[in-house]
Amino acid sequence: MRKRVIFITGASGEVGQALLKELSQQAENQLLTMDLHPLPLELRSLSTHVEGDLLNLRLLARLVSEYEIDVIYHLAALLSTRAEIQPEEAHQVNVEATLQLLKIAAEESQWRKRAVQFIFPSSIAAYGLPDRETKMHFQRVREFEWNQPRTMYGCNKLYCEQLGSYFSRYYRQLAAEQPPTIDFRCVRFPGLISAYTVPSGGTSDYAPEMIHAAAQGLPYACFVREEARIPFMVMPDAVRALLLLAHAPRERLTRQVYNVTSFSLSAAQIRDRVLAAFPNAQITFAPDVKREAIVDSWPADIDDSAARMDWDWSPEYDVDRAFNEYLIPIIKQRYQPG
Ligand code: AKB
Repeated sequence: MRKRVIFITGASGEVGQALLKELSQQAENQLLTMDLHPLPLELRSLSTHVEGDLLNLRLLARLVSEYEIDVIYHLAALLSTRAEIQPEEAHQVNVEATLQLLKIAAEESQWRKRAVQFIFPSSIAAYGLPDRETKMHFQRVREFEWNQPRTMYGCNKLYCEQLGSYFSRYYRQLAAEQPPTIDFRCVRFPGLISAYTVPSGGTSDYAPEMIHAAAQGLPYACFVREEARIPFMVMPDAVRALLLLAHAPRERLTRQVYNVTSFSLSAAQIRDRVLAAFPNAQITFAPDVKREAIVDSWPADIDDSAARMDWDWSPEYDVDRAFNEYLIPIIKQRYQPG
């Protein structure tokens, strides 16, 4: 008999680590994790971890032969800045690996005669506003608006949202017998900020980098100008969003892709909050016009009313709680000497 598991890809990444901690709180959850990298030491007892490449089809086939997968949280991805540097590799990881996993989910659903749930984090990178004026004008963007991403990562995410919807509705639609479909659900995240980890390869990274640098007494040169503004969310809310969506009754869902957000801040507003907590922080602005243009193509705010309506989403951390009760105290403690 195969062991029934929840499968998390990209488990050593920022969202992966936080999700793993949360899912492991429920003793009944058997967790299978996968990443190119090992898990941090303190998380190693929480799951069966496979260190490997999602593009290794033999490895995936071996996993399917050993485990019956109930739910897939497919978090592995190359983020927006890194994907611009390695676009082909980004396409392989962000699209081709997703395609393989969707196929596995579909085959498993068919075998079990019950839908495998596929939870997919997308991103504000799926949007692409053409210029700053348009961004100023369209402040709160809905899911179906401005879907013309200007990054490889954004294109990958947008396409995989659609691929997931396709697999859940039409995959093998011409087959004699219609196989059971997968249960594909997706959230579009804003920039995420964790108190425990620092991201790498993203373009919203200036916010977490600024806070973590200040707490360590390191100078930080922000790569976007002071006015650049996008939505953000802290990691506990990101994990809550994934779990709330996963647990929502299917009949309440009116769509498959949902915006979720918490607060929007300009880079100067982030600096001001960081300075309030770390008055000696050395924060300067040295915009990198190319990375800044990516941030400028992302909306200043997103409309998450569909998630609020359909699965009772609302963030637990508004901007004040995010900084005063989560980010600042935990980050301060984390870098305390001794
Ligand atoms: C990135 O900057 O690429 C990510 C994202 C906004 O999805 N953090």
